[in-house]
Order: sequence, then structure tokens, then C-alpha cells
Amino acid sequence: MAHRVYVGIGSNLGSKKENYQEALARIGKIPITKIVRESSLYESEPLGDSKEWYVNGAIEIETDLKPDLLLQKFKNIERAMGRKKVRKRWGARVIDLDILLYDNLKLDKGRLKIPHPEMHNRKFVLIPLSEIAPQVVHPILGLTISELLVGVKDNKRVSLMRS
Ligand code: A4P
Ligand code: MG
Repeated sequence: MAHRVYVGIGSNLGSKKENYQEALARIGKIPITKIVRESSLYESEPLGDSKEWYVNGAIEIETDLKPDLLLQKFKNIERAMGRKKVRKRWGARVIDLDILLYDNLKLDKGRLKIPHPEMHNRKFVLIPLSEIAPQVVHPILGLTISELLVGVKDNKRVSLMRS
């Protein structure tokens, strides 16, 4: 399949680990798409208003879907898993699926920004991503994920989840 995409996954509502696993299963069923790598799961201190910690991780997928169609599939999954439509930005969510990187694409369509505009500022993204894609280069910043992680200024706690 033609495109290599990295996806950030987060849950901070309900059975977070189960939500995460269900999202993986649903992503695995998207047509012309397959999961090729999975990071470990991490528990992360919330960024924003929510008090509830997140379960976060990252996956690599290969897909023939264009970015906007892939985003639509992710939104369908979020909806099917019960994310309310109207809610606070950065509020609690059953599942949040973010397209972090899509090949070397740079896209800013308002509805869809790739690379994800905050990924390089967030340890809860860079730590799992560095497990599966340490040498992948950020197409705008020109640094690898490992390098971004070394330089990140984020004092929120992120720890490997005990199974
Ligand atoms: N959108 C634009 N670019 C993208 C992209 N690359 N991937 C648009 C996915 N969506 C993208 O997102 C709002 C709209 O962003 C989407 O409809 C899509 O058209 P959303 O997921 O509905 O809303 P949101 O997630 O509340 O807002 P936002 O700004 O996307 O927040 P983030 O960046 O997703 O951050 N703390 C911890 N510890 N762990 C977390 O995972 N996540 C957030 C949410 C806050 N704090 C967190 C975590
Ligand atoms: Mg989001």
C-alpha cells in the first residue's frame, strides 16, 4: 500500500485501555489499510482542563486512502465509540485519533493539518512515536522524532503502562 502514516491515539474516559484496543481493532478493519507497527501504551498526565490521565500510544499504518478520507474514517470510529459531538476543546474523550504524519506531506486545509501542529511539543506523542519511528524526519522541522524528543519542553509526566 502506498502511504505510510503515523497515528496518535488517546483515551481518557471510561475503560481507557479497552477503548484503545477497540480503536486498534476498528482501524485494522478500515479498507485498503493495515497496521504495521504499534507502540507500547503509556499513561500520561493531561494537557488542558481535564483531570483524568490519558492512555496514549502511536501506530504506523499503510494505506491507500487519501488524507481526508482517512480522517473521515477516524471520525467515524470516534463517533461510533461514543464521542459526543459538542464538547469542550481538549475535554475528556473516549477516543481521539490524530493523523501525526502522512508520508512527507505538508498540509494545512483548516479542517486537516499535517503534520499535527502540536506533535513536536508533546511528550505523550513523541515518546510512543520514538519507539516505532525514531529516525523518521518531521517534514517541516527537519528533525527526527528522536531529536524532537530530546529537545521537547514538556514537563507533563508520561510513563509506560504496566500490563
Ligand atoms: N484536525 C486537523 N488536523 C488533524 C489531524 N492531523 N488529525 C481537525 C486529526 N484531526 C485533525 O479535533 C478537532 C478537529 O481537528 C477535527 O475535527 C479535524 O477536522 P478533535 O479531535 O475533534 O478535537 P480535539 O482533539 O479536542 O482538539 P485538538 O485541537 O485536535 O486537540 P488534540 O491536539 O487532539 O489534543 N493530554 C494527554 N496527556 N494526552 C492526550 O492525548 N489530547 C488532547 C487533545 C489534549 N490533552 C491531552 C491529549
Ligand atoms: Mg484530536
